[in-house]
Amino acid sequence: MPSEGRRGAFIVIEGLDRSGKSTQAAALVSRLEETGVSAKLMKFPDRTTPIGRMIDAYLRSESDIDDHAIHLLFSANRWELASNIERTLASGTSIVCDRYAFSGVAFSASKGLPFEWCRSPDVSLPAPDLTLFLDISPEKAKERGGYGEERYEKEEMQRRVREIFAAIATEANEKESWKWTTVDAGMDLESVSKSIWREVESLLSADHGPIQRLWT
Ligand code: NYM
Ligand code: MG
Repeated sequence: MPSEGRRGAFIVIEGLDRSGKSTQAAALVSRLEETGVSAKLMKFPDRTTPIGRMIDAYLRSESDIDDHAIHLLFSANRWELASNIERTLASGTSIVCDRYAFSGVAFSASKGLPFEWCRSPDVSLPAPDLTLFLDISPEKAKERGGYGEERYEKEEMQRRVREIFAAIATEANEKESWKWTTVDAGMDLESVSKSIWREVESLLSADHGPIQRLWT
């Protein structure tokens, strides 16, 4: 426990596939720890749980699952870890999370499911204190290694996903109290890290109140 019993910060990194989220999330955790801030890396989907294994098989096209059903599994995968997130933050450890409910909405809505329907199963999950959206063009993302291995990693789908992320960003900044920041992820790794660190430093210097609930 930190001396003043201050809770940890909940930082989410979002973006298209190959936008550099995983690299940046890991780098951010290291940087936080070097600075003396206890931090933990999480990622969604968390493929290690029984629900996560079903999601993994679906993404690798080893199984076919109805669009609604897979959406609910992605959400259930967050709910099964929600109390873990709350406990971790309460203990004073910050969380850097590689994807969260915004990916859930963006990817499922891009398949044609209604936006509001997509949001509903995630309503009242712990809300991030800061969401960093790593913005990259689908063309540039495609050039990066490994693209195209999994379901959804198609330029056309990524284009729609990016549009929905943009709509979520607008709404988050207009109506919601948690902070959403867009970072240009087309820059080199170092420059992206620097932009992220600037945002995180200002978050850490502020006092975060109680954990908010998503979309309530
Ligand atoms: N994805 C991820 C969803 O469709 N819904 C969700 O709720 C989440 C968290 O899973 N293409 C998609 C986005 C990705 C895919 O994620 C696998 P990753 O970060 O590549 O392991
Ligand atoms: Mg991926």
